[in-house]
Amino acid sequence: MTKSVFISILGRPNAGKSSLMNSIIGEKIAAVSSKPQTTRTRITGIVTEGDTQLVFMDTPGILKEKDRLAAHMIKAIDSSVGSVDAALLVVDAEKRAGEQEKILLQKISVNTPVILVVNKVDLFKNKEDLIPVIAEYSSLHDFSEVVPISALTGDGVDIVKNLLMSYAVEGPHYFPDGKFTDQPEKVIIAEIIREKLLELLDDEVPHGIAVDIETLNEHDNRDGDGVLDIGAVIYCEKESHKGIIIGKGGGMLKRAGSLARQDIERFFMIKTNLKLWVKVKEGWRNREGLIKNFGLSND
Ligand SMILES: Nc1nc2c(ncn2[C@@H]2O[C@H](COP(=O)(O)OP(=O)(O)OP(=O)(O)O)[C@@H](O)[C@H]2O)c(=O)[nH]1
Ligand SMILES: [Mg+2]
Repeated sequence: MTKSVFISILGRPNAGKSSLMNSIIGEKIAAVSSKPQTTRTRITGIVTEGDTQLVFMDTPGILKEKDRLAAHMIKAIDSSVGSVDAALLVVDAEKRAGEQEKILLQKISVNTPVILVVNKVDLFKNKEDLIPVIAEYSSLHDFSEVVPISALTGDGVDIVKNLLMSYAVEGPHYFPDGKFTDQPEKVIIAEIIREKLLELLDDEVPHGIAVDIETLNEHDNRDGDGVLDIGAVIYCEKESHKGIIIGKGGGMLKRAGSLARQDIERFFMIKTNLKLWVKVKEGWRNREGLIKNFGLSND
């Protein structure tokens, strides 16, 4: 008898949703960065334990519809809460409970159990200081469970996973056992590159970036070992941003490329050649056609 459970991960920007999903799955499926709005689409993460398959939908943390891209990100949240068996509301223990959590809780159907995940507890030296934080968030909703965790250190993450296993319902596994995500290779690679740019660049520049993988080929080198050849274009919104992304003497682009290559090699376990170009597409975040081309549409 096989079982499965579909889970939506919700929370405000930067709460640690993607970090938590990666930690439960034990693989870096979703990009993580210290900047808000790192996740832009609904990202599926899968883990199978014994006869139970957990299927996570990591969502973007966003609440204001400030442009067309943001509207698609909100759609990604809405489309992930519909038919799930459980939801995780991830909150940052250092932040006060607010409107943003209330809006997200309203999106979840009344019959769906919601687990409150109080994240970043590693930042509290004195664990007693967590008590009022947990009390404040707990008052927002009739949560089925409340679990303090650190997605960074892994503290409490297994408790969340085991609770979710208990919500599994009898039925088929929707993905092959051993599969971690349904994202195509090109999307995984583009997200790795974007993650590095998010960490390296400041202010508006990284938020206006989209990465498109134009070429992806494998060839054998002289020793008969496989090599992955990747050609990627980094689109940005302004000519001035292009200069910042390339950096002095190409330094910024080299750094991002080298960090991304290391992650790609680790993830796909293959030697990689990564070539990066930077192009400008003005105002792409408000152009439906481009949003779609970059794989960021949730229609
Ligand atoms: N100290 C600490 N930092 C954490 C923890 N979990 C996540 N972070 C950090 O918080 C930042 C945001 O993490 P993400 O996982 O990208 O957050 P997110 O909720 O997916 O953010 P969006 O995709 O922008 O909505 C990153 O810098 C993480 O390293 C934690 O338990 N403790
Ligand atoms: Mg995220």
